[in-house]
Amino acid sequence: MSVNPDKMDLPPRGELFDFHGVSMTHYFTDNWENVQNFQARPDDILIATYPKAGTTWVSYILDLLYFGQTALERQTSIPVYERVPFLELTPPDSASGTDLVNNLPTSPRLIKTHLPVQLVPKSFWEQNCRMVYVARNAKDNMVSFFHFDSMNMMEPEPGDWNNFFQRFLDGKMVFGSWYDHVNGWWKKKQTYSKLHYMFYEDLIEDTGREIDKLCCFLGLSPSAEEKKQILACVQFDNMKNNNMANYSTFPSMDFKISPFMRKGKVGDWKKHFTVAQNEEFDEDYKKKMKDPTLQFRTEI
Ligand code: PPS
Repeated sequence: MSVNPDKMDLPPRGELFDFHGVSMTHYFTDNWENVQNFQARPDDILIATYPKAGTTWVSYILDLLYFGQTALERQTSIPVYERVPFLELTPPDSASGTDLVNNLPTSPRLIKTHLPVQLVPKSFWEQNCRMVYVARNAKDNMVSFFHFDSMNMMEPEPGDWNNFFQRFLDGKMVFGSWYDHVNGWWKKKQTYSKLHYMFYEDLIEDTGREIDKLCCFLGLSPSAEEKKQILACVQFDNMKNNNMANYSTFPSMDFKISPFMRKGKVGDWKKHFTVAQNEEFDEDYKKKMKDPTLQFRTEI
């Protein structure tokens, strides 16, 4: 995506509509034919998440694991959203996600998606690609999404917090219901062995341990020194201050409203949920989250 430092030409906000049973905006469906026909390569790595679950964090970790030692210029001059393109995004006046991926010079190619599992282009499955799914507890995910929709002009109007809270429970968000998303990918893990399912809360608790698990899944063995460097680079404050990781060059975001790297915490929902909302949420959650094997932590 081209850089627009003045951010003068803000795109119109996307409107939600039903797309194969999932709420979407045109920014993620305009290029659908190319998305669905996208030709994956066997060594492509798909990083899949519900929006605001830790995509950028894990993208940056993978980018450093693969290219941190060899491609130094990449680290200082190419923003993470270009190194790890967003497959289904069609931003106004700049290259589509599929074009960006097709022009990636790297091997493997690291590819970001927010698609629910049933909408992932079939060649990823046919090529037996590795996939990393990151999930975040619904309460913090909702809060992060609310602030993101406020500051990103491509997103639908968030409305006030009470309204947003209700829409989240109803699954009327871009990329659909959180509940369907995390469950759909979790179920897939039972039959597709090349899927590593990880949790934002675990990453917060022990980033090094989670990087070790990722390396095991990917067949990588970084040196102790390399791992130490990566751990330092991906700390929240370092990413927040790194213009190549913090989205400050992304045209549609207004950091005066909220920064992309906002809090980076588990439990921030407590500052947003009222007692009544928390009760309503917990009641509704029990009805929707029936699989006892999928457990989230809302505090650590
Ligand atoms: S997006 O727009 O869907 O790609 O957003 P995504 O990257 O998935 O999620 C953004 C949230 O992840 C937080 N984040 C981090 N937390 C802790 N440590 C690190 N290094 C880190 N990097 C990103 C980011 O701050 C957003 O969460 P909130 O709660 O809004 O702060």
